Amino acid sequence: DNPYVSMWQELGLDLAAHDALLNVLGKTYTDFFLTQKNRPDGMGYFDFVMSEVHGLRIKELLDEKSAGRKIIGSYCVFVPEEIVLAANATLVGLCSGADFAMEAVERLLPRNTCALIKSSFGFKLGKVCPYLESADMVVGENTCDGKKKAYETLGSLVNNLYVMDLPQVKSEQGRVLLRAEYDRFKTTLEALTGVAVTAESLKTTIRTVNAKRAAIHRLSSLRKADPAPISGMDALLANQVFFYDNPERFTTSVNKICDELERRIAEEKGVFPAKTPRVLISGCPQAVPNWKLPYIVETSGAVIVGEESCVGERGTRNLTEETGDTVEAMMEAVVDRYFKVDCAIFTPNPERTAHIEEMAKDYNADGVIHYGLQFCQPYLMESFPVERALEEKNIPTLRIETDYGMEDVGQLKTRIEAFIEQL
Ligand code: BJ8
Repeated sequence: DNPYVSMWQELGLDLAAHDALLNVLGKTYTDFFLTQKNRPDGMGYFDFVMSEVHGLRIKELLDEKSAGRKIIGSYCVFVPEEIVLAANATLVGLCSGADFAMEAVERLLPRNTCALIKSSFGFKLGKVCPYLESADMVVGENTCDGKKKAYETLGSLVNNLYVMDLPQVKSEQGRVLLRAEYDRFKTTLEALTGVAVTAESLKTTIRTVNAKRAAIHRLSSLRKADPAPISGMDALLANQVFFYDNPERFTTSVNKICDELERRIAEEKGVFPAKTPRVLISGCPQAVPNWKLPYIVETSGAVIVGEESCVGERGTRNLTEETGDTVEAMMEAVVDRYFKVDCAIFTPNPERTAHIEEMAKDYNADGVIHYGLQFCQPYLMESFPVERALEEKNIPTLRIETDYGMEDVGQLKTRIEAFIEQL
């Protein structure tokens, strides 16, 4: 009796496995999100989006496809949405936030691969992701060694995998490489969609994506208040939905929540009492439905006030300059914007440490939890100098290394509670 079953069937999903996934997702969402107290009413929008994440949103994407648009899947914030939209395509983030079909995955990837990469394979091998199956092109990127080598294998599993090369150093040559790769990407998209990127279309889409980021900035800045008007769980959810919702609708909905949060702040109404210890999370991306760490933190006596993460401020903080009038000038502006993303795959990467310090200060965080996925060399390596730099500034820091499994929840909770107690 589910109206979407035939749609999922046509996409080639494994219906039984997909049902199991939706059941777990629905249960986790209910347990983690709907049990929170004093949630803003505006979160009803996100509850709806999550309940329709494999339903209505997929139907919308398929309708776009029938109207001639293309769907592009991505695993990284270096894939420029402005260019995708300007070429008459829609960008969706492929979440990779849960373990799936692990036995099949470990026949293709070493066991000591990070959970995010394994998950991206698991969703494909388990045939449970309607976004992946709807995509006309999937973009991989040469970021960490794990991803770049894994794409060599993923290329034989998904149809039309495109791999974008990325610089590893923030040098003049690095910027030249990024510009060349964005040009090549634009040309590839134009060939796929049959629509040329024009000055007019790019100008519009730069504004569209900036508006989405500006709405998230507004939400972030309201989290500076004490008591916090929104939980870290709910703010993370908004940052996650950023990757697959319709951009205009997302912007409107987040701004509406912000109106409500402003009223709450005026009334000093919070999700937790005033003076609740405030924590900043920094590190690897937390993709849907990876809500493990924030759930533990916020049920252990603290509130999360920011995410230094690609699903968070690292991904959204910079806007693209809107002053250009030619495609050339706007492509330069797009490159300038993305070249600032301080992912740990860059060496050296001092901007990231500076940004963590700045965020801790801006959001009045009492401490930072560095979230590293097991086997993620870039972020785990950086977690040591980050910890040293923060401790030098008297910002208590806890380094966490974990995966998507639930086996370590008890142990993590003990460590996190002890950390929060000393804040
Ligand atoms: S810009 S953070 S989204 S690459 S967790 S797969 S790094 S081993 S995700 Fe990322 Fe783009 Fe950078 Fe952001 Fe590798 Fe680490 Fe796994 Fe990771």
